[in-house]
Amino acid sequence: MAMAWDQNALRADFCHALSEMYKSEVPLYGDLIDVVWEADAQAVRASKTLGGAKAINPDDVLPSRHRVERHGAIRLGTAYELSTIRRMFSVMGMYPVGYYDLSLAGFPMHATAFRPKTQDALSQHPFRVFTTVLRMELLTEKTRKLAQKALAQRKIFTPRLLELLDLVEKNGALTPAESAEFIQNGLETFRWHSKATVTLDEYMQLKAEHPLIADVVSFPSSHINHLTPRTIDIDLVQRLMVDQGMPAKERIEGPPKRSCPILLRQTSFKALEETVYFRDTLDEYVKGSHTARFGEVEQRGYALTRKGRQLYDRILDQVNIDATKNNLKGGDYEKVLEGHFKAFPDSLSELRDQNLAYFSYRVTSTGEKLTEDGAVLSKFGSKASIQELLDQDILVYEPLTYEDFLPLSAGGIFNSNLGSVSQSKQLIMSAEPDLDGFQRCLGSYIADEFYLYSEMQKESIQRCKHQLGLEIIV
Ligand code: OOG
Ligand code: NI
Repeated sequence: MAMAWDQNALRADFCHALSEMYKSEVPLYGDLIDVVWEADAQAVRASKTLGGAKAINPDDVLPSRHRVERHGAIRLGTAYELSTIRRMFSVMGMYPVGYYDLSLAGFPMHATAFRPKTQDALSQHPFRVFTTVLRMELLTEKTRKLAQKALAQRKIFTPRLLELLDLVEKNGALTPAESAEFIQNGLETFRWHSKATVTLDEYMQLKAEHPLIADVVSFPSSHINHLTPRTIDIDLVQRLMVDQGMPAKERIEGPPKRSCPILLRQTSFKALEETVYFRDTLDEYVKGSHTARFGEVEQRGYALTRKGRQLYDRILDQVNIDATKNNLKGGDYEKVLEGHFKAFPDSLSELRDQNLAYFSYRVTSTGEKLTEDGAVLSKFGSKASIQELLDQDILVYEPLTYEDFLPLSAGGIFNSNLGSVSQSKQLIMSAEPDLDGFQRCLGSYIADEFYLYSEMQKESIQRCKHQLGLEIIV
């Protein structure tokens, strides 16, 4: 008999090992984790003094997934790297979801997020990794040649990892010993290396075209560039970061603070300047520096439907137009953001009635009792509407968490970590998205995030239907 094969446990162990490695590489990350724990504890305590419905039940708001929840980000150079990463993440039950066109923000790259897809896997361990890949066709010819040469020479996967990928694809599972090797070897792909694979001159040329090109191309691994914990109070984390003298970014990206949090709010501390050794023409090492790795924290809100997302994007566009026109900064920007977001309904019932967010439905204890007594059938026959069932306290709903990313927020975070802008930015910004090209490099399709959320919502209604013994819920 094969050993029980638990991809959820493997994903959790991998994420934990990665977190430990990153903590030793970037000690500020460890400090940020402490700040998040402190902020979450304070938020829970503060809510208790408010009492009543405002009191946060730590078991509701901080289910075990919160404490271990992380997202990472990596940047790849080639189709081979991307398709191999896909194989590696799939071992841990992480699959490509969502396509992100970063040319909109002036970056010659596009991305997907590898993450668990089912509610069950997400609740066990929601590790996700935002994965970008360079778009060679958006580079100037000279830089493309240099990038291709450097990337052709590097090997970001250990030989043993590649063997293990073949093995798991053949056998459908890894033994516990192989799983341990998988973690150990997998970490090597994400480890930081301070010795560059290019010369200082080459690095400068890559960087002049776009700093991210230099970050992708110059190193022997695809170092993880941040690993982000989740908090329940990002405003508090931001304040604590500033109080503790961490190099915090000026403002929180994404929607303003609301009573119904939507999508994603993120803030970060700025990238560290790190010592890097470059080869010179005599093959000796010369000292230089590179900024890439930073710390980030996120607060997750509700998943929006396409309609909700369109409204969100429209509002944010307005905010950006106003902010650029009036050169708004700091508190003024915040006011305009809040003002425009008044147009986005901020109660659960409006979000549901107007089909702006996704929800999961479940049967209440009243509903269970009425079903046992046969009262559901006698009241409704075989068919009931969701609205009737909600009105009669037979069903309740709660919002689904947004499990994905926001490219424009990512753009803000990228930009605050970059400094100078590229010469070829115009070329990049006029590019079209290239989902097909991405999928070809990936060697598989990307799942549509809206489809996944709507399936989760549908499945929850199906479960209720069975539990209530109804044939149809409309
Ligand atoms: C990716 C940034 C995207 C986020 O949280 O939106 C991201 C990168 O910097 O490579 O992680
Ligand atoms: Ni991030």
